[in-house]
Amino acid sequence: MAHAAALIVVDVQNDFCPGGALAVPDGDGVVPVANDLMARFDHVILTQDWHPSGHGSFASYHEGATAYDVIEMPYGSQVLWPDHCVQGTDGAAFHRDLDADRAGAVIRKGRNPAIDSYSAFFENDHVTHTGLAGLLRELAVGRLFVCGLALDFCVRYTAEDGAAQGFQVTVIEDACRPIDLDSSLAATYEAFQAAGIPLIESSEVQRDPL
Ligand code: VGL
Ligand code: ZN
Repeated sequence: MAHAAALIVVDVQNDFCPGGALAVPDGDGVVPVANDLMARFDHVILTQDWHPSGHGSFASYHEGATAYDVIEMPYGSQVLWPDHCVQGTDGAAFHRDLDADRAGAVIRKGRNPAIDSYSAFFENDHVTHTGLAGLLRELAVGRLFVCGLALDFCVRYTAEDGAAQGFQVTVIEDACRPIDLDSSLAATYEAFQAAGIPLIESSEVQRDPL
């Protein structure tokens, strides 16, 4: 049986859009592109960064720290972010123009106060599953198309973990925007190349690609 394809739209939330707490430059520019793409897939999954207040990835939680400092956590190094995507706030809501009703599932991540979660598959400890891989396998999905915010954080780690989980992963670059912090964008391109993850344009995505 041919493996189905799924589109994963990562973190298109108000806080990652202009005016938001952790605004990605031109973040809302992905909305029309993502909407067009969603109409081309039977399986659409959205992710939503969904932190409790006082989350361990927030600089405000660490005395003396400022946003964008990097600290060592038990699971590795962690960028400290401005408070963002706090559960139930307007900042955590999807961008109002995102066609979120198209999605069959929403994966909420970053809920554990002690561990950040960039990837839609695992928390940053690379141990704790979100359940996404199981969901995709149940749906007989073998190919993933990933887009959203931010290219060099949550899109990157979702794509890499998806590939490591055995899915065939493609990133749709014009439906992503980067933060580009300390050459994180260059590191992302290198990681994609190393993992065999191609970048394509949304115009190259056919309906129900197989
Ligand atoms: C993200 C930083 C912190 C993202 C989430 O969605 O890329 N980045 N939390
Ligand atoms: Zn976050």
